[in-house]
Amino acid sequence: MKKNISKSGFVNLVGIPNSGKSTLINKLVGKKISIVSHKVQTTRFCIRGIYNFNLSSKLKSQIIFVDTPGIFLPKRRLEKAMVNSAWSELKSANKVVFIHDVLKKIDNNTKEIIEKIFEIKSDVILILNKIDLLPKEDLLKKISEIKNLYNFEETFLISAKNGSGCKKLLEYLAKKMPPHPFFYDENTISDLPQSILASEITREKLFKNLNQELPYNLTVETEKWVINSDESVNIQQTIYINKQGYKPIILGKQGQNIKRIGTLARKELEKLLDCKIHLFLHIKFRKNWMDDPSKYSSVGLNYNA
Ligand SMILES: Nc1nc2c(ncn2[C@@H]2O[C@H](COP(=O)(O)OP(=O)(O)OP(=O)(O)O)[C@@H](O)[C@H]2O)c(=O)[nH]1
Ligand SMILES: [Mg+2]
Repeated sequence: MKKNISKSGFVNLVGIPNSGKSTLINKLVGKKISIVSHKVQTTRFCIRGIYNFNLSSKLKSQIIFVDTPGIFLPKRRLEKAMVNSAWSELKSANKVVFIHDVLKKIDNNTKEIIEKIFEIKSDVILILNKIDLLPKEDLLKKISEIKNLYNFEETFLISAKNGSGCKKLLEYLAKKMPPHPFFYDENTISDLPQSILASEITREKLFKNLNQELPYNLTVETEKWVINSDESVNIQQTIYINKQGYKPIILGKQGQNIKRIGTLARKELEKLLDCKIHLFLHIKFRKNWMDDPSKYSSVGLNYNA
């Protein structure tokens, strides 16, 4: 009897900030594993999401998608580590997908990034994302503009928001994966520990509810995770800030802001983890949290990037 065979490989999603990489990985794996916001530089480290595809009754393919931080010109240590992590895994990826927001111009910055990716990989796939926002006519113009510039292996028109085009993309990638035993158990959706996912969910709510520079100057850590006898979970998290002045802004009038943020995070976590959560948020001033190596290594970032 012929043995069942399998394919498995890594597909890195790269692009400039805000192009929709995290929205797409969530849609592709069918669960929220990576946080999303309308602000740039939301994702800070690589997150793997796993999708299993039955190509036939005998042939299964496992795609490991890697969501990466958006690529931009980094200045601070954390930014350098973020951008470095996006680039560092490209070489070893089986496929690289460049995600472009169709509403955005293909400017010099974007061209530079695309060219750099082609220097690392010759077979790059293009995704034109957010097609739900562009009339068909403009979309056709956009496709020919970018196709005239670069020789992508394949182009996919996608709306990560409503899922259009995703099935085709999954099928294409599943076929392209190399023969290999599955890297992950079939029930695994993400490599992210629950404690980090919980920190990320709170960070997302802070990102969405705070303005200007504040979201970029805070980080969230899950300090305690206790399962109670009724199976509910107590989660204690610390929001680290690097300016004392941020504290009253996060708290808001009579603590209303942090209460709202905490409620949003708790509700989402209850949905994701399918249990009752008691979430406790504390704010700590740590002027140099961005210079603390442990804040990098815990999420796989290179402190010296
Ligand atoms: N209309 C529409 N909006 C989208 C689509 N994909 C993403 N968005 C929105 O675009 C914004 C950015 O999405 P993200 O998924 O956070 O983008 P990202 O590329 O991961 O951003 P960084 O992590 O900052 O690099 C969010 O407001 C999303 O809701 C889409 O297909 N259609
Ligand atoms: Mg992201």
